[in-house]
Amino acid sequence: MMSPFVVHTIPGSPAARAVLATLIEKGASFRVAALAPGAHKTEPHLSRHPFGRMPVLEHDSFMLYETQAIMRYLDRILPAPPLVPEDPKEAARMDQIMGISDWYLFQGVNSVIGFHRVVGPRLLGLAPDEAAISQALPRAHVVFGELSRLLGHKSHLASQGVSLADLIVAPHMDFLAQTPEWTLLTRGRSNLEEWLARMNERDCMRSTSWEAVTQLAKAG
Ligand SMILES: N[C@@H](CCC(=O)N[C@@H](CS)C(=O)NCC(=O)O)C(=O)O
Repeated sequence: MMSPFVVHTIPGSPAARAVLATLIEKGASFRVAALAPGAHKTEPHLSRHPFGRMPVLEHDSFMLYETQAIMRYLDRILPAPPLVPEDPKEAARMDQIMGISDWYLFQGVNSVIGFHRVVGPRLLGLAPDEAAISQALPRAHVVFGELSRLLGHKSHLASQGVSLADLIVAPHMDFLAQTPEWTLLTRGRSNLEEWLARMNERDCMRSTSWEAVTQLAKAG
């Protein structure tokens, strides 16, 4: 039997949630090693992740950071069920959407709107920076427009089944769904709302909410 995976993160991180969701889709056993807020910028975490970010996956003595690399590693070593489409064009869409998630949805959209609306008030006691949120909206509209277009009438982002693209995007979208900007961003893009509702029905999302991961971390 494969030894359990360990995910180092502060509970609440959408990137870590993508990794946890992948582990759940694969039916793998894992443990959440919780970092205290701020601990990701100090040792011992900097030895795991020199850029001071999360998540980090620990598998036996193998340590890996970068969410996409972790998800692809899990898909390779835990082949069932497959989370990468077989069709090369669908696989390319999956890769493209994972890139969109990292470069445009996270950076400059969730890192601003999600931070100022959710993380700042909840973890750091900060008031939202309304100017920063307004400035992020044009980019957010481009991202939502593209994700809605690429989803189209399909059930999932890259193909008709769940793939790593859905698992990396859904945690960011579920964060943004808690903000007042969500209504604005999904107007005329109801396929994205329906897709998120479908994703949120899956165990991989239900068992990895901020509260659920906090409980998992306490359980060790
Ligand atoms: N490229 C990294 C980004 C990871 C990342 O930025 N994670 C966020 C949490 S979702 C983080 O560590 N934020 C803390 C910080 O930037 O100080 C990955 O894909 O794993």
